[in-house]
Amino acid sequence: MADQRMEPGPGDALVIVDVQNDFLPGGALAVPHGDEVVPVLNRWIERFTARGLPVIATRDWHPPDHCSFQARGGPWPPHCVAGTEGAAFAPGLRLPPDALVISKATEPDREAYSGFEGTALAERLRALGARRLFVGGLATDYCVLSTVRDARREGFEVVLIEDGVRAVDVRPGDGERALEEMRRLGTALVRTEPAAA
Ligand code: VGL
Ligand code: ZN
Repeated sequence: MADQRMEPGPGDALVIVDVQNDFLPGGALAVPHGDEVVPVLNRWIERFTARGLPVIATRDWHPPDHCSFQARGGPWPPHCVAGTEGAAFAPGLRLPPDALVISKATEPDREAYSGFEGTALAERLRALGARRLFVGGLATDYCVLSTVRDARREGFEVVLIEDGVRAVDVRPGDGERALEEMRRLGTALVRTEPAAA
């Protein structure tokens, strides 16, 4: 059974997945209601930084000719091209100055939905002493799911911030099925308490 302690403490790290302009309404690959995760994740950023716990932000960081783009036969419109405004973190996301930023899917011919794939994320997390990851961001059915799968495979406990994720839902129900798979992998789900008045 997963650890049921939901208060962040020593050994915990916050992993924010791909909260980038192109995944927000108006962006090149907009996730419906993607902007709604921003205030929720800001609350968790506050809680983690107040306790001196690490905050990690992953970002999709593609070359202009990435293999996932439709021009190359991939499923997606061009999005999150490295260095562009679309690839920037959502302006309302209050990342701490010392947040660890992990760029992924940076090679033209390799897709990487997971923040662990082709990056040093696992090593960096271990070096920080992290054993349990609180995860939120975009999108539930792609990069969040893949990141959680790899986190479990790497031996981390995972707490998914259920109200801090949104799905693309290319097929209706993809987001729900992703949540189901994450649960089956032993992921705990937590909902965010409203800020104290
Ligand atoms: C993502 C589709 C394509 C994601 C990234 O961050 O979930 N989805 N690239
Ligand atoms: Zn992408």
